[in-house]
Amino acid sequence: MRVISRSKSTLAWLIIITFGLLVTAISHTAVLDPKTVEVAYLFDEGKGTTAKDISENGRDGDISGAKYTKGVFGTCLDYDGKDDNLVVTGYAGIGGTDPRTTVFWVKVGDTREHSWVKWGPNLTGEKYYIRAHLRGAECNLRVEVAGGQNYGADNVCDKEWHHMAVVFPKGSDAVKDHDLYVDGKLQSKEGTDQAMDTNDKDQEVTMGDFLAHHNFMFGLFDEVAIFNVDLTEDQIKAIMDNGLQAALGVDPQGKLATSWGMLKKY
Ligand SMILES: [Ca+2]
Ligand SMILES: [Ca+2]
Repeated sequence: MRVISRSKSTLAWLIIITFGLLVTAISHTAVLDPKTVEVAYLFDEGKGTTAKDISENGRDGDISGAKYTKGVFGTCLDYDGKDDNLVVTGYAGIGGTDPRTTVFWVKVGDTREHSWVKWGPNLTGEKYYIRAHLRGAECNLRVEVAGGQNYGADNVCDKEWHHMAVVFPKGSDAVKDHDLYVDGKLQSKEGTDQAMDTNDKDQEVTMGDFLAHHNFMFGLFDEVAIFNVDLTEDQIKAIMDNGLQAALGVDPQGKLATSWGMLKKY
């Protein structure tokens, strides 16, 4: 009898320890406040033309042309570089000099001036445009407003997956105040500075369509999100390493998070 009682006691302790580890994992996994997410797409639907927004705002995206394929996490969108696009219906982005962070993964189809995420009309200071900056046979992550730009130095057009983060810190007022991260690494800054007053009224956010003489996005696109805060380097790395779903602690239905799959990734 004593043996049985001891094994019961051991089992009880195992349950307590396992539960404790699970709670620790969950609380450690959710590193971001869901209320700071303006829109976020995992592109894990695998079919159809609607990108489900996992934020609390219900800003589903309207996909035109892009097809699903294997992504960094689950599936992603494959853009043909000719006319494929996504419109965040009814959402015109973040305005003025408000802080913001845009994150996404890309694996490009070639070296060109890929258009990744943009909003605002093409007017001085009002446009907000995240795209590829051409540098010979390479290209770099770039953010621009009409009249100014800021771009990094790491080549992102090598047909490998890269994680991008474009951070406009709180209290900033010009395009070169942005901090750009490629694969979690802070980029050097090049370009001409320009005061910002981003227009958040006149143009919906698009992901793929180009402006002026640039090009449609060509290649793979996964895990995009826009935040209304300036994320830290640690938060950006957590998103990159664990995926948006785990970093936000929500599942695609918006229910309380955390499957074993997400914990394993962590
Ligand atoms: Ca995905
Ligand atoms: Ca097409």
